[in-house]
Amino acid sequence: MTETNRLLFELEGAQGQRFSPYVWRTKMVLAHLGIDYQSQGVGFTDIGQAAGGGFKTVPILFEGQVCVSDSWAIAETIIDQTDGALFGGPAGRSFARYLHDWSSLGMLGSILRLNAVTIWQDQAPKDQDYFRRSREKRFAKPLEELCPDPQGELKALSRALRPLDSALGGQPFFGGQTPIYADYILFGNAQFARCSGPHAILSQNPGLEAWFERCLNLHGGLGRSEPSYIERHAR
Ligand SMILES: N[C@@H](CCC(=O)N[C@@H](CS)C(=O)NCC(=O)O)C(=O)O
Repeated sequence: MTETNRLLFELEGAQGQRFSPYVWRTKMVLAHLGIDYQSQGVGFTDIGQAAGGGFKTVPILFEGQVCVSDSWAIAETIIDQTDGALFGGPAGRSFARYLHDWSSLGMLGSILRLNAVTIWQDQAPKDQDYFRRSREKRFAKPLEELCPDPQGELKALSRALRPLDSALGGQPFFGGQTPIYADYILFGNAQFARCSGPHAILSQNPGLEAWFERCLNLHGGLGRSEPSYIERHAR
């Protein structure tokens, strides 16, 4: 593998859907920095054998002989190989780390509850079994009972997102006129919602909704090139 021949392992659904929030963060960083890579889609049950084995989650990025897993470690590795500006300085890096942890605990759990059934439906049969078993064990409930009140879940999520909505209502990106890594963390989460289910999670947060449209247009419309759940089901 040459230096320019990086390989990114990313989650894919039965029809090749790319919906992982963490992988989207990595893809936006690679696109932002103009770094070429090849992509290898894997189902949930292929992750353990991917990249020589030993990994439990994607993204996994092979760079030459070095293999890095975990979106945060990947971001640090590739951004710090440049001048580091994509973090937006030390404060931007701390804010990004806060968003990374905050969203794993809150926002992503909410999207997973809302879209658990549609995510399950979108997997290949072998991955459906794994996804159902692992998530039902984690939540101690059938997937179908994870979100008894979708409207209530959406309301609570939009309330939790209000501080981010007001921050982004006043400027194009967290980084000002251009995105920083914090934008790509939040983008990955919103893209996960867009690609994995029918709910318009940002409809009560106009600042975030406009910001997400801007992000979808970045890098030649990279994010928009992935069909949304609604687009896929309108065909
Ligand atoms: N902290 C990790 C989390 C990555 C993660 O949870 N990825 C999910 C896909 S969105 C995964 O690979 N899950 C595998 C599984 O559930 O078995 C990161 O930031 O990369």
